[in-house]
Amino acid sequence: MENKIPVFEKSAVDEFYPVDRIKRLNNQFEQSFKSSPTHYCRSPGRLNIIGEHIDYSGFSVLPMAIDRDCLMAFSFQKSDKPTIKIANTNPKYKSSEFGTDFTIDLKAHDWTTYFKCGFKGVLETYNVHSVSVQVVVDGTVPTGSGLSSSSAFVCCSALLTSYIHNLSPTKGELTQIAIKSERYCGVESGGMDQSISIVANKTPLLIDFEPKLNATLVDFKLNDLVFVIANTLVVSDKAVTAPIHYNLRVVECRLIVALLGFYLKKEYKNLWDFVEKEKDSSDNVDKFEKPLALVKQHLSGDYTRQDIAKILDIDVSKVEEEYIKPIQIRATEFKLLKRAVHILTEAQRVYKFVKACQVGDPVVLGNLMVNSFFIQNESQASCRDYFECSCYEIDKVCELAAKNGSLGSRLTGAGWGGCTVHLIRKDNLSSFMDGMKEYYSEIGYEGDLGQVLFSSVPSIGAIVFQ
Ligand code: NG1
Ligand code: MG
Repeated sequence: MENKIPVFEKSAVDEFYPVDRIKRLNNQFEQSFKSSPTHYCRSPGRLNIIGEHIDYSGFSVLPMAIDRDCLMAFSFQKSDKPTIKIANTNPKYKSSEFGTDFTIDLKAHDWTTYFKCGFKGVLETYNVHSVSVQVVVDGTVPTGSGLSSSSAFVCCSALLTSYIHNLSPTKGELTQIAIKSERYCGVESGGMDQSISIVANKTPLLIDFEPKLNATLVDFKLNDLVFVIANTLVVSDKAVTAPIHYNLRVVECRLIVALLGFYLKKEYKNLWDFVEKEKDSSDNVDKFEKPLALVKQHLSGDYTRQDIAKILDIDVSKVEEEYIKPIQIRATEFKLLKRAVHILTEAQRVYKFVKACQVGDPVVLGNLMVNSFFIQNESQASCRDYFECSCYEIDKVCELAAKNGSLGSRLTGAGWGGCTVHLIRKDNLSSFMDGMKEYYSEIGYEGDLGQVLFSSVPSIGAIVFQ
């Protein structure tokens, strides 16, 4: 992750940018600012192949970038009183203008918040305040769908901000900034989405967060296989549901670490650290077995704040203070055993999946298909039953997919709605797509099917072009 974000001449990236999209941006730019943009930058959404809700516990994940992205056209100039003028090609999102000394008010959350988060992250890291920018945004990642439209936006904004201030962070540095930036949006997210959006290069990547951020190419034999994304069209807006879904899970993870530390009389930084300290094997798959047994031995079902206070022998207010605040959550019970079992088995499944991809013999494809079937479906079952981040529609789509020949189906991203991912044999693709129409006709969807059911190949990551 040491290298820099590539800056291209536009002609070199034409293959990624249908002329009509550039035209749309230029027209909007002309209309909003009575001039033409000088630069463009983009950062993609992502599909998480496997490894759900484990990035914020420090475990490695296996995502790939998709070709849907956040694309920005911009121009900039030095200024004593710098301002941001921002517009969107989608008329739903109103134009706005503000100084670069803005504050982020989450109670007044609107689409520009994501831009502000990326901007603020760079400004704070480098302490620069000297450039005005005019920008038009065009996003093609469906929002609230688990394909990380928010990270594509925040990463793109952080990239733009570092570019206009003539900073050139490495990909690793920009990723760290984007991870921090996205938390200004009020979600205690992990780092998967920003990492893949910035560093992707046409392959799935195994992303490690511990002991440091790292990306490894996974030699995925995709030749005869393709990933299909099916959007359930159940919108899961984290900005609204974080206190009962995403952020609650982050708090549950902290409580698991605290209780395990208490029972085993050790300090653990996170669950990754717990596994590293308690494992009795160096094999990436086997090393989870002993920690998993410890979890089952020490944790039980549901805990209230009072239960936790009693175990740790501290006041309830201290539990609140130490492990919950400043994250906003709404919950009376914490299902720590189930959550911990999901996280450790899911982290283990990532390595099982990588191994299945890498079996170096002539039956590699056969192995991958057979193994991925179990691994991906196990992942879905664990998300549904242990992490409780699936929903009725996701389960339904995955069942329908299995009937239509999917080799493995699961939710992708945070869940509670949004998209599902299916591994499909290319020679079965068209009949699979046909079979999946049943879901969309059942829910009465009359829009363009290509927007909700589509195959995707791994895309490139963030770039600037001019
Ligand atoms: P989505 O589905 O894009 O909201 C979220 C987190 C990830 C990861 C996944 C679950 C953000 C920006 N991203 O993704 O870090 O935890 O859920 O695996 O919140
Ligand atoms: Mg998101």
